[in-house]
Amino acid sequence: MAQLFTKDTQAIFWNNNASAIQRMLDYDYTIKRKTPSVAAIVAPTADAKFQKFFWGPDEIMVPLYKNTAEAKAAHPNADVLLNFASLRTAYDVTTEALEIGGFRVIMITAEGIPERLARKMNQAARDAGVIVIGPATVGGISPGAFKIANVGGTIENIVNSKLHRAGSCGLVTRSGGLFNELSNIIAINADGIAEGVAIGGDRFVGSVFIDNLLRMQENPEVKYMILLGEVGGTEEYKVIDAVKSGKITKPIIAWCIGTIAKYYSSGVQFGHAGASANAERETAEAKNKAMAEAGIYVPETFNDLPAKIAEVYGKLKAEGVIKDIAEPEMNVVPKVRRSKQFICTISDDRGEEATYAGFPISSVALPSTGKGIGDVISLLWFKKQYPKWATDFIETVIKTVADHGPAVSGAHNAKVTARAGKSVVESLVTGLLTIGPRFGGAIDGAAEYFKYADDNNLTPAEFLNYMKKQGVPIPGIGHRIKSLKNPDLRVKGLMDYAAEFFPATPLLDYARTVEALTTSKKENLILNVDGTIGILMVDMWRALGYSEEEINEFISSGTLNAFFIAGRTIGFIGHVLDEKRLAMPMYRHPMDDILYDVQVAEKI
Ligand code: Q5B
Repeated sequence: MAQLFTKDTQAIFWNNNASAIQRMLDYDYTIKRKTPSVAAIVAPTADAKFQKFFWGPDEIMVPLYKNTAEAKAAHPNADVLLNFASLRTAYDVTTEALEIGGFRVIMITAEGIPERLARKMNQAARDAGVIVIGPATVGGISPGAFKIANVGGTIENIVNSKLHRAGSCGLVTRSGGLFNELSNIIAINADGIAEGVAIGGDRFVGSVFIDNLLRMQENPEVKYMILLGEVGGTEEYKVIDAVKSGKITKPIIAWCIGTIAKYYSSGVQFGHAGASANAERETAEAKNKAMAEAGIYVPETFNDLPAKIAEVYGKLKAEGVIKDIAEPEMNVVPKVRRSKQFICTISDDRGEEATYAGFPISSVALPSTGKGIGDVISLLWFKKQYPKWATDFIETVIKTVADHGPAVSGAHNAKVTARAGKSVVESLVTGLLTIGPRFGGAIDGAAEYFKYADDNNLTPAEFLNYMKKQGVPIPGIGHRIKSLKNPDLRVKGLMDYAAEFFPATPLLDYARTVEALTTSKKENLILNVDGTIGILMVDMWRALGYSEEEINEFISSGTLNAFFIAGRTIGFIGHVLDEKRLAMPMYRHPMDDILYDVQVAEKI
């Protein structure tokens, strides 16, 4: 790829460096990128699943992952890793990313990675064909397309330095600070830069000057290059060789800083670890001289660099190599932004017609659509349009659990409340509040424990033993009135449906072996309606391609009991309306049905 980054490039940001990420997103918004340049963040210690960032006046959610492998698997198109790990972790993060593969560019910000490790890491990247920017760098930029973290500084500075759109210069520096300085100088004296990289200040960096200049030679947007080297090292000589051999034909302007070093009596190391001359040819003076002799444009002093840039730029413009650039329209990042208190990812009522997970209500509600309540639940609870066999199963569950007569805990409560003169909603909630581990709310528990037993290959006997140790009845097993002799036909209906329409029912198959054992002990210890629903939902989700982690999350968040709650709400309302219709008086429980066992108080 001749261009380092395009407007579609996306990165995975290792370490939740929120201010640097926000700067990238502000840049994206300013240059009107369609997608955020940061696709995901690796935050190993974060519990949250996403972090909110501003996108212009709005906010977006950037997903957080515990490790690079997960982030990369979820965002395969993100081929840039911005490694903002500390110097202790940066090597491991890079090495792991190279093993995972799929990264085209890795930028490493940490300074001072042990040189032995840095060399090993850089070589591994080179062998894998991965461009490493850094270590010890602020990164790089393809103006108008993609900017790494803090390069260019604030949005105001970026626009002033013409870093919001591509110019004609390819810029390579060692120093990040001087990169920003030079961007500004180029903006004043020419038309800005097409691509720029600060290769980093450590002695051993990944991509060196020549790697970047050879790529820029191939990039048609780059019309000339500027190289800002420094005292120490011999990398500039590779550039000289490329110019001499004709590999680089575009004009280069170059300067090595550190010419002052000769005024010191002994070898001086400047700011960067690599900025120290170990031999005469590593001095800034020697390198500047050699570059000038090779035909590179080298100013007399650093102070003359702006004039040299203006001269070369003017020449290329006069020759027609560089054309005028039309200034693009930009978005303006608001000065004052307010973070939103609530997030909604399931429905949207802002347009003409409200939507369920993006589907206009009419597209699921009207009879002509052929959609039912299973579709509505799949959209609003799971944000997906499930296939028909799954939405029909959901609907079958809702219809199956809608009511089970007036005697069950919830219906009884709702009826008593209605007879106390309370409203539909008040009566309904008293019924709903009885749903729990014993009544109707054993679905999550059944899914959790049966899944655990099956995942761990427990035999039915081992499972029963395990549950005994836990000290809880097996959720989903047992019924007050249903038994082997009086089978629950609802359970049979659900199982028949699964046998006909599910691709496979491995968890149900396992649960039935457990049921065979429990019913051999006591005939009412059947797999009950709660258990069957919980277990079949797991089979359904597995068949729909959900990961085990996603399924576990559904279970732990109480999703499964919600099917009973949704269905039984219909029945409870029916019982409440029945009471109202019959104008039943207030209920009082017969005293002869209560065992009174109250101590008689001693006389005072
Ligand atoms: N034993 C449901 O109990 C019930 C055992 C067990 C191992 C078990 C009980 C239970 C788990 C929770 C569950 C959903 C309380 C049920 C529903 C919706 C409904 C309701 C409707 C509708 C029934 C007697 C002996 C004891 C126990 C042992 C009992 N269950 N052992 N695992 N799961 N189940 N709930 O019959 O040696 O004699 O001391 O908690 O799945 O709510 O229609 O009514 O649609 O509305 O009263 O269908 O099974 O039995 O508790 O007196 O126990 O059996 O340890 O052993 P029972 P208990 P032992 S569906």
